[in-house]
Amino acid sequence: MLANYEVSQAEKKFIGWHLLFAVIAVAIGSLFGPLQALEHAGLDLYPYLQPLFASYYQGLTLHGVLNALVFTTFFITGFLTLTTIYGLKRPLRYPKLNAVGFWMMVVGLVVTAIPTLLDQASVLYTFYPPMKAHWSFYLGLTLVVVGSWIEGWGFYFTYYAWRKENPGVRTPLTTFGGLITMVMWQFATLGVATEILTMLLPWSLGLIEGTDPQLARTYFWFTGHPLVYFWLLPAYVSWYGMLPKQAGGKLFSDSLARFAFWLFLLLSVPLGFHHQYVDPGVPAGWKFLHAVLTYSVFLPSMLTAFTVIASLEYAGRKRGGKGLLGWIRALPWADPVVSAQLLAGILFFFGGIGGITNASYNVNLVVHNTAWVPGHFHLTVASAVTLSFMGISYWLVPYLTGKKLGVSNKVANIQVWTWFVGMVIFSNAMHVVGLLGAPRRTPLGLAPYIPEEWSGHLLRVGIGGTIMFVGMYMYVYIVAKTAWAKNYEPVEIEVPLADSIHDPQETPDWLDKWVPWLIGTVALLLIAYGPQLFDQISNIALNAPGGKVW
Ligand code: HAS
Ligand code: CU
Repeated sequence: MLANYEVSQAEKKFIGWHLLFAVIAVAIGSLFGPLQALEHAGLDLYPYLQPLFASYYQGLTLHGVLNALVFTTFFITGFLTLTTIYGLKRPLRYPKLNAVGFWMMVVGLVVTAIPTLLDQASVLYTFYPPMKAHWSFYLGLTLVVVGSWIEGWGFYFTYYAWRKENPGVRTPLTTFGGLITMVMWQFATLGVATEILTMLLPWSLGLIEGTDPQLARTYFWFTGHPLVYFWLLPAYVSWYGMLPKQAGGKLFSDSLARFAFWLFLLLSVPLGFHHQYVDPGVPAGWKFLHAVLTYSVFLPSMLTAFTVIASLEYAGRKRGGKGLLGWIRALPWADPVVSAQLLAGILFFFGGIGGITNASYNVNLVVHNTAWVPGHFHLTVASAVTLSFMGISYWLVPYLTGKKLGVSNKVANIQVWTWFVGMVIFSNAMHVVGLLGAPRRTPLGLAPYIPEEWSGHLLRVGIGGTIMFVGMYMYVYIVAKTAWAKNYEPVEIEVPLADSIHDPQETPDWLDKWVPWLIGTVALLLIAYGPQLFDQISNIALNAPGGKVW
């Protein structure tokens, strides 16, 4: 059994600040969800919002940046702070360093938000040049990324101090998963850091004339693909390291869990060309290599499905579940913390299948840039990740504040199911209408060419999106009601760290050694990206002047 560790009030407050900014971001970002969904269904509300919001594209930029980039990064750095110190049972080695990182992220958020709110940066969350935002947009994003790096360095120093005091002891699983997430993130963000510092920032400041859009896309997707695993891995930390206990059982295999995390470190980054199958500047052989590597990173998610479901079966049977599937019913579905993560996993099955479909070079040509793609990523980042984060919030906010959840489990469960039902309707409709040829990132409601066969699906997009909006605002309400309650029932909550069936100390030593895995990661990166980066950089052509297309 793992002994408890008292996290100090100051540390809880620090983590709480992360959550506060995360929830504010998602609350604002989600305002645009139903606007887009209803607009697809033929009800365009943007004219009523002027002059506050200029266009569909400004709304879509705010939606993507605040939800996908800001909500996730703040939630993740906060959650990983807890998994680091609670797992290692020691405070941060340099708390001031982490505080610097965090407040740098906050400054970056404000600096990014201002031009975006003023319609000076409606370049969507992928900010492809030659669309040109105000320089402060790029500067702000850089500060957010560098701030997250500094928080990561704070974790490494803490881990190093712990390792010196505890030689030979297996790194606790949740800490281990969190550290790998951060290391992977720091490799991954080298792409976007290079893109912004060598091209977008000097260009938007007028120091250079133009950009090379092809090279910019290569830099962007170097980061953009692993970004999706930066979102996913913290959810996996919870699925492996916490959910088994929350469901009433134990982790089925500590070794498989660690092996999956290592594979994510190794394989998350060198796949970016699967977002560039249609880019003329990347030779087919490199696209093929990245396709093969994409199918390899499918493996650790399959390992995860196997291990997490085996842990859940163990829990369900322990709770008296019988027969082939009786254990599923026996799981504690009444607990919103558990039901959110189970439903997140179920949606992720479909999101994962969609991902495999995208990864196929020839099928990608059918779905690329269609509504199918947002259908895919709402099942992944907005389901596997966001729904898990909602479930995590239902114990984490009471843990940090010492206040009982502001609503009954039943109400929180209604929230969870509302999100799930809205998502099923929305994402299915987006996939289908995408297959029928509907483009993504387009205000379809304004288009004069809507084929008859799209309209029923577009209506479902509107209905599903509106249900999701209700689910999101229920979540924001529950978190706010808990955090700001004046009259509340005090609670003492334990961080739910799962035991594993086998003692982690029996896990092979090579699964707790960093050096070989780091060498492997760098080597694979050099092989999969080195020659192409060299080639594209040697042939750089900074000749796209750029402009404001919105
Ligand atoms: Fe993706 C595009 C391929 C996973 C996010 N993806 C995107 C974009 C986003 C995104 C945001 O190859 C759009 C980017 C843009 O704006 O242009 N994706 C994949 C593949 C996977 C994958 C192969 N994606 C994700 C995850 C994301 C995410 C995770 C966010 C978090 N994706 C692509 C490709 C494109 C793409 C192409 C480019 C498309 C284009 O043309 O533009 C794989 O990693 C998926 C593996 C997952 C599985 C599922 C395993 C199932 C599990 C559930 C267990 C169940 C439980 C519940 C626990 C194989 C682990 C049990 C419950 C009980 C009741 C028992
Ligand atoms: Cu990808």
